[in-house]
Amino acid sequence: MGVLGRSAPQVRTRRRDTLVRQHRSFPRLFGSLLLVVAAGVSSVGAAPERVRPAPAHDVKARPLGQVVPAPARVRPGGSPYAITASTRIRVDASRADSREARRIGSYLAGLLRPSTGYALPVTEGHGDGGIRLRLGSSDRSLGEEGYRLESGRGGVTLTAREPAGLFHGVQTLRQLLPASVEERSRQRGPWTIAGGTITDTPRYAYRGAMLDVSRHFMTVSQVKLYIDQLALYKINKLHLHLSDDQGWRIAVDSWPRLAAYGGSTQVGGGPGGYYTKAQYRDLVSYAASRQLEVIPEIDLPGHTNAALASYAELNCDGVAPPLYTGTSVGFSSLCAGKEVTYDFVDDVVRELAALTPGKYLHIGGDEAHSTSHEDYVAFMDRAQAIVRKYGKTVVGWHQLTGATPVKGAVAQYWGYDETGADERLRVAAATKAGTRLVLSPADRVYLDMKYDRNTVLGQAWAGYTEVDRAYDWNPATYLADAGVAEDAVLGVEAPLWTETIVTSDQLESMAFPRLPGVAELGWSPAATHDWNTYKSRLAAQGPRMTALGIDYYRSPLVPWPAG
Ligand code: TNX
Repeated sequence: MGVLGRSAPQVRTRRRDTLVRQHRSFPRLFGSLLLVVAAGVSSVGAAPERVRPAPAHDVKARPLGQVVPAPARVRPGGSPYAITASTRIRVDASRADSREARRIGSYLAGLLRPSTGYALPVTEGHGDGGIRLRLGSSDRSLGEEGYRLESGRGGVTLTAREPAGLFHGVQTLRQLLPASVEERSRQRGPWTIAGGTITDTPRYAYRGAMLDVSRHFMTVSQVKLYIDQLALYKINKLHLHLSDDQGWRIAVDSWPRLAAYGGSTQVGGGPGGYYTKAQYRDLVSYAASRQLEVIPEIDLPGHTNAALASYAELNCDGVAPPLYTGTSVGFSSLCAGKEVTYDFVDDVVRELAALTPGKYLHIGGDEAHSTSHEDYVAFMDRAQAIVRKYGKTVVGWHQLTGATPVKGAVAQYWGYDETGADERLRVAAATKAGTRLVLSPADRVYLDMKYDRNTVLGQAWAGYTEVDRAYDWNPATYLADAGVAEDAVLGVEAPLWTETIVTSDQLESMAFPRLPGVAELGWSPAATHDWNTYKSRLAAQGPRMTALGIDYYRSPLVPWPAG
């Protein structure tokens, strides 16, 4: 069977630190030159100094629809609006909503102040002109995440029913400004937004990214940086893969050795690490401030060597294995026949559920090659019941459909073109019984797959995945031939496994620019889907990503602007 039967990925992790990708040095160097040039420049008050003119593609207001993900409806027209030194950000919300709206106003001001150099005070109440953020619209068509952006000579108004909509509208507004707005030092304007109206709502409610913090631990600030990058593209779920053979990354009070010992290493033998409960809470609230819901995953019953090494009693033979720093999969299993296993799962799920305000809890369930089928089914039954007991919705990798998914469970499909028909049919049968799917096809959206044979990082077991391949598929019909109906699809998620990924630069070079394409699949109406128009919108993101310091892969398939 294709997926289940594949052999462990061959990963060379040793060479990665010494390898620098060619595409990195040029934009970085150019970016820093610009920064140096622009550093002393002020557009209000300071002595005028000659600055390099902004690159041609930054001078005019960009077309209203030049946004990733593509907005649902774009009606260009009328005069553009220019942000100036006297622009205010006016927050207009009912009392109940006003704190959230103010926070979003301050977030927007925080984005715009360093590069524009303007004060951009955030004020409350009605009033015309400037940037207006209106929350609590009664327009039902905007839903929970939609917004309307109206731009004209007098100002730009964002309207939404819910804070998430206002926040997503801010991301659009930001992308309508020149890329240099993302720099953290004062830049030359003008800061012009094209005239017209955008009305925008998402195609799917679930638009996720997964980060594997187990194979290589990522610090709180690394994760926050990724959250900020995800927010720019309207991703709304952050799935954290918190445990695997190589490391347990979340403190559990009732089983303290999980983090203290099980978290003490990583692939290649580095020091690893884990999140204290306070750090995890901080991550959850940071994500929430960017409208992302954290979905924690504890991978069970396989991928558990770190736990088995920490507590001998979790092993069927009562002997703790050593910690593991390699990259094989499928060799570890909790002991399904022992009661202590379920005490352990209960404690872990209880503590994690209490820390997590979101509705989902992911229990893995993939590649349990060292667990017999019978044990797997029995184990998943009990583990799912525990998740439900603590009030959470079960998420599992699609192997869960080989057991008995509980009512309301979500299965994350990670098959690929070689996945056998029987496996697809099993997934489809589960959807007919009510299981919903998040789609993460490995040969489309696994961000650890190499782009091509020259990609230094990553793996290739599901094949090379260039930017067009990651973008050019349809979630609604992806499993239609197996019998999965459109409405069984909850959305999409792009996982980033980190066997070969250590630094944020490395993470960025794999995630970008594929992640914006996955975000677009999740957000934009199917009618806007077109590789040719997408690739020019994506190209316009190049200078923006550079300004943000995102170390993206300069795919030859994308017409990046020169410079
Ligand atoms: C498969 S996909 C895995 C992970 C690996 C990944 C590497 C899935 C549910 N399991 O354990 O990290 O491949 O690409």
